Amino acid sequence: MLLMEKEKNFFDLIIIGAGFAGMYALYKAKQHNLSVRVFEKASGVGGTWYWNRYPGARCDVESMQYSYQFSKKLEQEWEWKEQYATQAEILKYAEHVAERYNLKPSIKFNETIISAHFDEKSKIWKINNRKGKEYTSKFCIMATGCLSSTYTPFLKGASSFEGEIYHTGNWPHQTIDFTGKTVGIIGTGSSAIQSIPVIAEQAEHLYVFQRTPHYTVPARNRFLIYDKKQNGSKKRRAEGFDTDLTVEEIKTDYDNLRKKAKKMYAAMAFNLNKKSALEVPELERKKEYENRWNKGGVPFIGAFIDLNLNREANETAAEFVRNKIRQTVKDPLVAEKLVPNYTIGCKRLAVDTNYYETYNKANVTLVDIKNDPIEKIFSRGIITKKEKYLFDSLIYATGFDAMTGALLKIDIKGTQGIKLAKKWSKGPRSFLGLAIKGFPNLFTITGPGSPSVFTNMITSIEQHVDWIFDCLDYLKAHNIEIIEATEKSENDWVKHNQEIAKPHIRSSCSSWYMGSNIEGKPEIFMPYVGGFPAYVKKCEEISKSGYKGFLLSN
Ligand code: N01
Repeated sequence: MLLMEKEKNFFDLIIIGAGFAGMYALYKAKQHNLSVRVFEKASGVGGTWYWNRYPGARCDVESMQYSYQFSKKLEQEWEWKEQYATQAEILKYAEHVAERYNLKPSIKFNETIISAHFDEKSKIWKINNRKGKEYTSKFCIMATGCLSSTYTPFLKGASSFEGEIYHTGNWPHQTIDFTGKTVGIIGTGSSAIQSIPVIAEQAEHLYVFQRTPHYTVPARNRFLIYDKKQNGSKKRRAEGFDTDLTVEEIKTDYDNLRKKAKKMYAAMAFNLNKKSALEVPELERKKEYENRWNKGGVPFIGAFIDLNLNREANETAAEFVRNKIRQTVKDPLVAEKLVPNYTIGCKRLAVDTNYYETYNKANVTLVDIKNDPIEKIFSRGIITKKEKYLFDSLIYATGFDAMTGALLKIDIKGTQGIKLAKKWSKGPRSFLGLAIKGFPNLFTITGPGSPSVFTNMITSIEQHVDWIFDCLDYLKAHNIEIIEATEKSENDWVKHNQEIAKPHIRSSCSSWYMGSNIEGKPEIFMPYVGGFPAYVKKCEEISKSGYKGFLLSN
């Protein structure tokens, strides 16, 4: 049983969420000797890695990079097992960090916060839980995550289904074994792409209901620690950056890897080819794609510099993957259903293990619901326009109300009682994805308007948290009580975001980046598409200028 720090109601800082963002913010608050409390609706730390326990869940950023860098000791001590860590391994790491830095006594678990209101008179945030208990604080950090509010579409008859129902983003904690069962899964995004091959290994039959085919490239995941007998090597091969460094080599010069990563668009070190896909002969282009396909992982999209910016260049990579699908999937009709016809990398590129190969199995059926739409769910399965599919278990792999969903679930009110939900009714508005006009002393970590989901999330989280605590230091040193983004800085940032997103490949199709996966959600490009280095430069300019673009008052 955890011993909770002495129960009290007023804090210097309240943090909502105990994922990687909330945990690091708590660590910093403790270093700053602030009185602090974290509220977390789950019964443990880890955020997205606490909830997303579906079969096959793992990270598509290499583990040696998808990890905190604030502590050199932690970096050296922790031993990642696989190139791409499983959900279980990442959760274990989060647990380890919480224990190692004694974070848990400052976290109230199983505590759902439903409102956060700014009281203008007392200049404090009043934060309420589900039972009406109120906590107050001078500052508030929303560490609620970008992909933490699951989305289940409305489908006629859904409540009549009598079998087991799951959502990939809110998976039960006990092991679910589909052996001997028939299963239906709706959705073919990253979560489905990871889980389908694993479920197909167990299930008697798996029906995949696909609306839009997704691009995915093989992960080619491997264990970092090789079995000596297997390959005679004592060396532990690590990530795919340039030269296949060993874990020991990386750890000897971890700073160098981190430095390289921070210079990259996605805050991830990998070999980016600076050539244009259109300037090289076809043979060289194909060789580059082939090498990256064989090596595995998201660096595929770094094959050429212009894949994210030029449609013609993008089409060469898209066509390469389409041909790989046609070569892998034996039934040409099934293969054609799996071939996407839009730009690659527009929807987030998925990384898989045996995804396309799975459609060669006799116990897997792909149902193209674009051509044969779902009419309704009934007690024993799904009825489409043309067919009836019977199954025992139904899985929604239908994604998230991304970036704004978790924030807007909380009734957040700022000055003059303005509601965040109202302010964001036409799409999120913020300055740097960190602060919102009308919501003083409130910070959002990896909020809309920041690079967040386009980057190695842990690096972006650390950058945001460090920026916030530098800001708090500045306020303290200058006896400033209140910080709030100005209307102009917010407007300029939103305008800049939209302008740079327009020519980018990522706004060339419908996706959760635009909010287009949620009915009724305003379609506006949410993450900052200018890349991590440009974004950090802007943040640093602001802090060095004494927080230009913010109103500072007493
Ligand atoms: O969700 P998604 P996700 N009827 O939104 C379909 C991160 N992540 O959970 O494309 C039928 O991508 C929808 O179809 P369509 C990663 O950032 C990371 O898979 O809208 N289908 C789509 O196929 C990722 O991008 C990792 O036509 C419906 C699917 O559901 C993000 O999480 C692993 C439907 C939703 O796909 C979200 O991924 C997993 C309807 N009414 C996730 N509504 C790694 O690190 C939706 N769909 C590897």
